[in-house]
Amino acid sequence: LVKDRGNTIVDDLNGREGKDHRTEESIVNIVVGSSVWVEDPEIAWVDGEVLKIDGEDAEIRTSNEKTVVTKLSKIFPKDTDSSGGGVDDMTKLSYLHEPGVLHNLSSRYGINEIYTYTGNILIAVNPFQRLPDLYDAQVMERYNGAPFGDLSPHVFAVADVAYRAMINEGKSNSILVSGESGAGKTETTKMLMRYLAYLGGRVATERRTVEQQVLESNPVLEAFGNAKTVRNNNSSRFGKFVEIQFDEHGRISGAAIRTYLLERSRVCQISDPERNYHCFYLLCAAPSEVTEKYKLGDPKSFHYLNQSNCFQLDGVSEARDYLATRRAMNIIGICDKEQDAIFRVVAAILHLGNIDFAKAQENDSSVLKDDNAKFHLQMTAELLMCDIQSLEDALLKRVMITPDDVIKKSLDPHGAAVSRDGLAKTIYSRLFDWLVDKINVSIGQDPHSTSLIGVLDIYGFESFQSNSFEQFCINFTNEKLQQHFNQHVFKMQQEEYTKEQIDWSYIEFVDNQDVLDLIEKKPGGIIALLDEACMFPKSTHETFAEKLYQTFKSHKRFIKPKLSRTEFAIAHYAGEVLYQCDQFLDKNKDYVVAEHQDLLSASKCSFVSGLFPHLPEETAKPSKFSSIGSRFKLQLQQLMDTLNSTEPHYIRCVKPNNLLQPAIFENFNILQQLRCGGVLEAIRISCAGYPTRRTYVEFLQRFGSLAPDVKKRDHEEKDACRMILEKQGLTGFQLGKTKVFLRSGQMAELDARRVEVLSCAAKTIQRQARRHI
Ligand code: AOV
Ligand code: MG
Repeated sequence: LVKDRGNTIVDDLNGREGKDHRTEESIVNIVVGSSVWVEDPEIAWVDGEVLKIDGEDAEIRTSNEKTVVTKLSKIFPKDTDSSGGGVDDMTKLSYLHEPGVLHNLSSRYGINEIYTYTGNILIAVNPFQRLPDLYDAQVMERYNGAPFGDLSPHVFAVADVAYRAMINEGKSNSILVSGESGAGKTETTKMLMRYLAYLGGRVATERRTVEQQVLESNPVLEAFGNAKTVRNNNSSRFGKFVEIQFDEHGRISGAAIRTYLLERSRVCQISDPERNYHCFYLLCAAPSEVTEKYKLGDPKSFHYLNQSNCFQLDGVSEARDYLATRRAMNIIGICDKEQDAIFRVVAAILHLGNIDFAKAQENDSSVLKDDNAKFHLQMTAELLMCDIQSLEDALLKRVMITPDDVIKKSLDPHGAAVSRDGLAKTIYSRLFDWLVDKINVSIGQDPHSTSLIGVLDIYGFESFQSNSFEQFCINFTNEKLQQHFNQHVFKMQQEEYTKEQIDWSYIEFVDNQDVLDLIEKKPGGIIALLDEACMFPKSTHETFAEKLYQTFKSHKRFIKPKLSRTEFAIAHYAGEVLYQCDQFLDKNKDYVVAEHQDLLSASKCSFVSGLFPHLPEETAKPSKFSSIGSRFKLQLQQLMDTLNSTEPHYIRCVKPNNLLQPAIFENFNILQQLRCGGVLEAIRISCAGYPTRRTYVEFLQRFGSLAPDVKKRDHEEKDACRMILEKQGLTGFQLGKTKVFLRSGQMAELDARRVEVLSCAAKTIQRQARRHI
């Protein structure tokens, strides 16, 4: 790594060893009177003025009226150049460092400028309020075809660039939207899709256009795949990649939606104040003829909903959304009969959850708890159109096949409840997959499409108090995307240098290949070991954990916590995450209990039996193990292959506070996200090269005063710049075709000289003035 100030900052941030990489020359950057940033325990960074410098230490008067003494290496020059509203592109900052980046975002957020570029990466800070006129038709018109960077940063501008690039170069593009839960990924994705539909739409002569169908897939998928969580009232519980296909005239001609890992556990388990999937509440609020038919009523009466006390959402009318969802289904091409079947299955799941069990009197087996349970059993059977006795048996009993015999074993009440929940989760996930398939079939693929624009809305990095298999898969996804991002940012830098024809030597960046190997390497990675454990009947989560400890003893990204025998930690790029192994094996097994499969494939309702088609003998064998982890890994690899064949564009969404409120900008929180989203890493990569670029004209305007004689003589701009830089004794900078490229820290040095020159000049003027008096 090039050891300079830019690196120091971000290295510290990334929790790496915070060595002082400062060189001799960078210490002179800061002088008495300099405006600087200094760390603050409450607001992360505060600005101030240097009062005194004493060896390695500086005394600073901060703007929140404190006097702080700190090491010179811990303070950073403040950009005094930019106006109050900040700059629309981070690369325009004179100093590209953490406090500068944060301050810029914050100033802009203060005036409702939620978008900011960092080169071609768009940072979007969630406003948590509808900003007037930000996305209306006139705005779309303005962005249509406008050169990138001419108008204020916007999602439309990113979509426009992607679209133009696709048209002009005939190459597929992708837009990757990332950020933590509630940061605004899904809203951003919807805006992108709206804008692409506007650009690629045709005059609507047909009743249902492809672009309308693409847009209407959102409310349908949200009704079935989104739920209120503590982090977001409309949290997507699945990942999504929408591929919009265009014909040779740039018109939308087809689309494909791929989804990833729907959270299944939510169907039967929720905790206060979260909610289950929206569709359950929508259905309970449906017109009375519907709720009467399905014997639904107050959501409070259903076990799958009343484990939490939250039933309603502020500002949401479930009754209206029910109708809106059905309208969207119409547009997508889901017929009334299918819609009825879908909601009948949703109602069945609610009734299923209310079937309670009790211990049978004579032995360990279980029976239905009471008449209430019997009523719900009957309703479930009716709605799923399956035999009531078979349903009861499927819930209460398991068939065991031994070499000699076939025995029916009864489950205890706990086992029966687990069986019931398993059935609910299976039905729901099959229903969700059906919807996705249906949307894809209905919109249709264009086999002749030459290029596409892919939009990825996928879960961000997660680190909770307790992390299980889901977080493991989510963080694996993020490692993959991070690698893609780093390589891309790095490549972009290289391209700019090549375009300007300047030399640059190879700059290292932190590659996370080692974490990826740890997780996905075959054989020997965590996923492979997990599959092995799942296939071996005697494995437990303890033996699995033990195997991991042995295998990765000396892997530098793997950590065995001292006291635990069932946990492991991974040092991810965004921080360390501790995983609990106890459900890894269960959650990795992808199988449907044979009794459940048989029950539902025999349903008299073709929709239900269609969700559970008979599998060919081969795959139905219990010995054929199918793993969620491995399948996810494969899906992810396919996604990466698709992304690698496209020109990527990145949008990083930032959640300014955890209260989900407008106008609150929490510095520490945001810094953490910029770090996890790789924004600071992108900046670090820039800092490692030549982070500051100025056109020759801009440079001369700013620093001409350092060498008035050079300026006076009639030099070429490029030569004039060189002379000024050399006169200051600077080395290592580069002069490109149109711009000066400065190393990290050199801008600060020039600024410090400029301040001296200006104050000297001011004193001279004062002296002259006094003489006159
Ligand atoms: P997410 O997709 O990133 O979270 P959403 O896109 O659902 O987050 O955004 C969360 C909420 O923030 C939305 O419901 C809106 O209220 C608000 N919001 C986001 N972007 C905007 C915007 N541009 N203008 C106005 N309000 C906005 V998750 O799906 O939980 O990871 O799994
Ligand atoms: Mg979302």
